[in-house]
Amino acid sequence: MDILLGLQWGDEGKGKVVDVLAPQYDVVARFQGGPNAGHTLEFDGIKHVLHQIPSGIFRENILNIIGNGVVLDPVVLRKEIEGLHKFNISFKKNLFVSKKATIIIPTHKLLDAAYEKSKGDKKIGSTLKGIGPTYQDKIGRIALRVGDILAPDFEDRYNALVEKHKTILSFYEFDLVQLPELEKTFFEAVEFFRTLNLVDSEYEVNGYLDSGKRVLAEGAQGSLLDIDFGSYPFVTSSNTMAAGACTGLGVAPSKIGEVFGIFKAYCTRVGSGPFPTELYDEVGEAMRKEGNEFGSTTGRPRRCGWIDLPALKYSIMINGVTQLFMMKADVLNIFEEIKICTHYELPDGKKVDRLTYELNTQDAKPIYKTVRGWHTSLAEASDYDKFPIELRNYVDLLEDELGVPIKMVSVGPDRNQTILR
Ligand code: 2SA
Ligand code: MG
Repeated sequence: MDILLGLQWGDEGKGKVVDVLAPQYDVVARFQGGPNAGHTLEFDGIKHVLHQIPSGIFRENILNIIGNGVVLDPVVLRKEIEGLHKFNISFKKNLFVSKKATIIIPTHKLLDAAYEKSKGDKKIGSTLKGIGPTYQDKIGRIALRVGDILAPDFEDRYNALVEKHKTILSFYEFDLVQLPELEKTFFEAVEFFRTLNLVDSEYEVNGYLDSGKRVLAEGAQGSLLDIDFGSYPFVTSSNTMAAGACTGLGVAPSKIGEVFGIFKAYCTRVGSGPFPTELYDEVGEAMRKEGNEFGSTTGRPRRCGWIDLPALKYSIMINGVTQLFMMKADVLNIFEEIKICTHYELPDGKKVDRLTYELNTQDAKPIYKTVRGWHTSLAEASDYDKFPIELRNYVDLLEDELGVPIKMVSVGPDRNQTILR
């Protein structure tokens, strides 16, 4: 099994890469996260955003699996499936959901909102999709799982969990007026959910691997949002790193082959938390505009900044990345000069390049190396030899620093603007 994941704070362009690599695979599987993800695919001039369904869904011969590590919102899933109607996708044939995945219920979303509100200006900037509270219940061993919807006492178990949630919500003096309407939609979606393929996906995935089929595990969010290694507490509630693919699908570490690390030629972050290379000026504004950097799930403007090598090296280390893919190089077309953060300077003047525990709470000032930009359109850059020399230098410099080959450079949103090296 190969793993594809984001090395920054999400939105690196994972959906696009899965779409490009998909023909080499028989199965694409999601292993963590849920409707907080927004994976954008663009082909034939149309743009699609997937939230919970794996990005292999547009290819007829690929099986798509939602693994046990995912937290799944039946309402969002139903909407997503209905939204794909015009593509004539056979969900009966091409989509499988783990019975051991955890279900997001309406009160999880209300709890997400209540927790965020109570944090005031220390809020995480969650997507409010109920991710944190659902994983909390999973770890707390009281959650509902996908397989539970088939049990005759599902509604009783649902009600028991809601009662617990209501106690917490009343502590936060949270208004429950929306709940009856949300529950109505939820139960309609559960009804629909029962008609899908609900399976023990660990047997499916291992069975495919044993019979020589190729499986791609598709990560969501990014390594710097990992619950253990991200900028805690400003993280998501799952293991977004390569190891998460093993627990989130039930695949042994010995079965992992390539680990594809996706990164943007610059950085973005949506939500709160440290971001050393963040640009607060017109340069950051230009990046946001040029890169259309707005959350694909929430529409929130993304914070933008220069590429951060200490952060990338850290992600490469914890994931064991074997190949790098650089995305959105064309967004940097507009700059005469490009900056690359090589180290951070701490308030005591110390120069560091490690993402230590302390770094999270310290004001780390980026130290930059400045290089010349290519400052030209990449519309004609149809193969690597046609890349402007400054772009080739940029790729070489990053590759040297990161110590892993950059195998693909993306120069535009379409499937065919992905240049292999
Ligand atoms: P949550 O909702 O509990 O997972 O939020 C916790 C933090 O994780 C961040 N997060 C994300 N960051 C980037 N992209 C994500 N997906 C969407 C997208 C986000 C959107 O593709 O654009 O549309 O806003 C994603 N999902 C979670 C989140 O911002 C919090 O910092
Ligand atoms: Mg995204």
